[in-house]
Amino acid sequence: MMKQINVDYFQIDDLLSAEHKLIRHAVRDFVRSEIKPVIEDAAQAHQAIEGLMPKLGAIGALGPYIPEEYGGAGLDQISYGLIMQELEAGDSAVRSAASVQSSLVMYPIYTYGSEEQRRKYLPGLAAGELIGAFGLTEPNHGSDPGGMETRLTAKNGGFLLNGAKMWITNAPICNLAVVWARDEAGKVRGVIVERGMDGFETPETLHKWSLRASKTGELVFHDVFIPAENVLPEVNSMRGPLSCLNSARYGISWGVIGAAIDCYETAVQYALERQQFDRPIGGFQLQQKKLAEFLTEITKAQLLSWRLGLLKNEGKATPQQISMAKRNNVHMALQIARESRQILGGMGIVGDFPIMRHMMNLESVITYEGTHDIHLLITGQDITGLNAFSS
Ligand code: TGC
Ligand code: FAD
Repeated sequence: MMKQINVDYFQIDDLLSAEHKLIRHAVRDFVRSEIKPVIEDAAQAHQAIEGLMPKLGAIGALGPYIPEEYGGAGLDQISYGLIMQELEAGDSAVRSAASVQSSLVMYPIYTYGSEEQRRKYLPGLAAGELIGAFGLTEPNHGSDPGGMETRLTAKNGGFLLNGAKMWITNAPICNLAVVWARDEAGKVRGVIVERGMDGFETPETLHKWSLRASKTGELVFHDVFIPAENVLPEVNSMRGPLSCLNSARYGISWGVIGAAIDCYETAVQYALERQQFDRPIGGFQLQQKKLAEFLTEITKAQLLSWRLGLLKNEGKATPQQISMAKRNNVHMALQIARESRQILGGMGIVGDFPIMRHMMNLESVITYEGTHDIHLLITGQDITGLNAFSS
């Protein structure tokens, strides 16, 4: 008989409401029926899953915490986290699609946009009829987005936008992008750039070994005219884009637990079935050490994200706490993916199992939304009060 694998070692389920469990169940079912059967072929072919965004919209995974009057689901932060966890158990590309749309596109439009902008864009984004992208990173400015070179110059009641953004999730397929640029006064402004605007191009970044089921690209602007009504009125500093990152990084802290659990469950199952030296390899101490450490680390990560979710619900989570959770949990998931791959031996490198795909995906997740080292420096600064980013 197949052994039941328990990933709720500290009965964290008891801390969830009936609604949380229902949401998790629904998204888990969606991933089982809509993602798992197609994800391996999509990733191998370097193709996004066809029709993904409307399907994510239909299950309420786009803008889960945006109020219902704008098309969101009006849920709390624990629900958002659980949705991210289940999606990333399918693939980080699917979680990426949902987190960019929710936290990096809908969140700034909801938080910093005018009422007209909210009504114009949010319902379509929530339904997945519109696909959004978030342009902060530039060719010369990744970890230091404050150095951005993309510029807005006033023109005829609006602005001309010039510059380029790089490494942008969903750029090649987006209908609109929330883009961050400095105006002539040196202030950071957020603007909504729509596909079809003259001078706006979105070339795809090819040959990725990671997040192969996600489209990545550039956003290039040559004298793109941005009408005043496309400027987010309520933001004029780096706090704007960085606050969006807080929301996305929080979601990632949960998401990667899903990827880790998928690797862990696969590894346990394999270790119990695979026989070497006339015994299941799960009976060897070295393999048990790996499995025991996986479960310990998953449990610690679950508690960290759950507590962070409560703090976020209360509006008390600090950016530094979010950095710690993102950094710890992504590293945890990547380590579990790498070690699980070893437990599977040669079988760990083929697409019959999800592990190598998760591992390659997590190599991006540990870099985007702030690198592993940058988050460490954020914690270091919080401890000492000293900024080690720059001289
Ligand atoms: P610094 O001088 O420290 O800060 C500038 C101003 O911003 C404030 N601030 C924040 N506000 C809200 N939330 C945060 N997390 C904040 N961090 C800083 C800060 O208080 C200050 O405000 P004020 O009013 O005093 O001016 O800025 P710095 O230039 O020294 O840089 C700080 C640093 C390195 C922490 C920051 O820039 C950073 O986080 N760098 C990493 C860049 C990053 O994460 N990029 C992500 C791009 S988006 C992405 O990767 C999407 S992937 C999506 C997917 O597919 O899932
Ligand atoms: P760099 O900033 O050049 O860093 C290189 C190395 O130097 C890193 O190890 C870093 O930790 C280290 N380093 C940098 N500064 C310091 C320092 N002060 N002290 C010590 N070490 C330092 N961006 C968006 O805006 N929108 C998106 O949708 C988006 N999607 C992405 C999707 C993918 C698949 C990837 C890979 C990236 C995406 N990004 C996106 C960009 C991502 O946020 C950046 O790659 C990330 O912030 C790091 O920037 P960089 O790649 O320029 O690396």
